[in-house]
Amino acid sequence: MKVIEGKLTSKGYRFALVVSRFNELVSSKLLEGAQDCLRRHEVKDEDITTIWVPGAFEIPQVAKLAASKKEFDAVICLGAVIRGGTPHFDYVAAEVSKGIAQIALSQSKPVIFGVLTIDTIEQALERAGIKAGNKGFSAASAALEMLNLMAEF
Ligand code: INI
Repeated sequence: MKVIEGKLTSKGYRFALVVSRFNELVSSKLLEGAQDCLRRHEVKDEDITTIWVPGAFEIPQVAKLAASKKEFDAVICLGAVIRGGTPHFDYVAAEVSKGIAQIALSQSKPVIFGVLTIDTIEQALERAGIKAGNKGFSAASAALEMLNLMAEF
């Protein structure tokens, strides 16, 4: 029986973290979670580049640019789209998820979806370190796993 799976080792990999300023209270916590995960897996500070964009809608465009650069081995997208009773939510949530998926499929490097799409600020905070873990941490862990997994092929 053959099993192919990714370890969580960092091996000198370099990361771009693309983070949205919109809902910064939440996205900055996701960023802290992602940085914490990378550092605890022995990624050096100089191998972590943080790129701020205005809102989640802008994440795919900049993630695509970052993914095209040789200096990054993986791109981690972080943000929070909160419904808050506005139809804007549906457009932003749909575009950011579709956009990131498209980039991931067009690249041979990991492009990770660490964007929360939730109904309330409480739900957002719960997933940004207060209660239900930190989605930024798990996004960074997914990047490490995917890097190691893709290196197996
Ligand atoms: N951007 C977010 O990151 N989260 C949101 O919840 C959000 N909502 O709901 O409006 C949001 N809007 C801004 C959008 O991402 C763009 O920055 C803006 O439309 C300019 O293109």
